[in-house]
Formats: sequence, C-alpha cells, structure tokens
Amino acid sequence: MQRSSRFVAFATSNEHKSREAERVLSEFGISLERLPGKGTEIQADDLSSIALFAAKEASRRYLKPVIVEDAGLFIDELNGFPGPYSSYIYRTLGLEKFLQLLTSLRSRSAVFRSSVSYCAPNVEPLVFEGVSKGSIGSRASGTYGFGFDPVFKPEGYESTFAEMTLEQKNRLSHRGDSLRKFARWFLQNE
Ligand code: ITT
Repeated sequence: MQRSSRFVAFATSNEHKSREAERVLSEFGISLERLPGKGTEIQADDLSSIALFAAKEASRRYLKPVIVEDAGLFIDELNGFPGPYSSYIYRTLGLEKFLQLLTSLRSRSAVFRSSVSYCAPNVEPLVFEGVSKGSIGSRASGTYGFGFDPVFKPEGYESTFAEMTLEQKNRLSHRGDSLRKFARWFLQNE
C-alpha cells in the first residue's frame, strides 16, 4: 500500500461517516480533516448531482480541496425508494415503521449507494461512485454503525452492517467502495 502524508478535508455533519472515511483513507496514507457540514443539499434524484453541487460550494467556502459524500439506500422493488431521500425517511419513520412499510414486498433486495465528490477551488469537481448490494432483514439487529445499518445485510452475509466492525463494514460498504476509488485517483493525480 502507498504511504504519504497527504491530507484531505471531509465536509460532513455525520460523525460515523467521518470515522469510516478516516479508516479507509488511512490505508492509502491519506489523513482526514473533518469540516462541520456539507452545506447546501440540493433536491435531486441522483446522489452524484447532490454531492457535486455540495463539493463545489464547500471548496469555495473553505478555500481548500474538500470531499463530500451523499449516500442512500435503494430498494429494488420500490424502484429505488428511498434513495436520495434516505435521511428524511430515516428521521421521519425510524427503523420499526420503515420495516412495517416493507412487509408486502416479494423481494427485499436493496443496494446502498455512495457518491463521493472531490473539489479543489476553481477546479471542476469529480465524483466517485460506490455500491453495496444486499437485502433488508425482517428485523433490526446489531448496535454498530448508524442509520439503516441494523437492517441491511450485504450480499453473501447473514449479519447486518450493524453487527460488523467498522473494518468489516468498510470492506463491504458503498462508502468503502467510493472512497477507495477516490483514494486511488487522488494519489495518482494530486
Ligand atoms: P452529511 O450529508 O452531512 O454527510 P447525512 O447523514 O445527512 O450526512 P446523507 O445526506 O448522505 O448523510 O444521508 C444519507 C442517509 O442514508 C443517512 O442519514 C442514513 O440514514 C442513510 N445511510 C447512508 N449511508 C449509510 C450507511 O453506511 N449505513 C446506514 N445508513 C446509511
């Protein structure tokens, strides 16, 4: 693995995301500085547009290169719902009511998606997309992680993300996937 003393700033209000990112990027020798918030979250149907807009705004505000991430849970049989609205649905319903909504589904297949956007001042932002396929369990299980982690089982595993250590989740997660793509690009290009 390459080692260097490179830094990147991550603008996020979510402490869990920041901890996951810190661990993934440290494997590439990249240190993370956390900035308090992502800024304006535009309404859009795709995560990458949301992340690109926020990264551009954040790099202008903080006058330095930043990454921001937008992520969501997409249920196949519901045509991708809640997708970009995952945060709102989680805050409004909580996990129990969310699971009740899914009782009539024939298939519980779902994917987590993550779009990480990198932007330096006066440079057009880039985006790196990550995905984790899996399914929604019938009940919440586990105490690690955040958000929908207690109900999401990655493909090939009986455990939910909330039953896995941060390292295990990072190996399998949408965020680990997008951040590793970013890190490889960053080490070669910046
Ligand atoms: P920032 O925008 O400030 O980074 P946030 O938590 O609001 O933090 P998002 O806008 O990307 O992040 O919202 C994504 C929501 O999707 C998040 O609040 C969770 O409910 C859910 N989510 C995304 N990634 C997740 C993960 O790895 N584990 C569990 N839930 C996740």
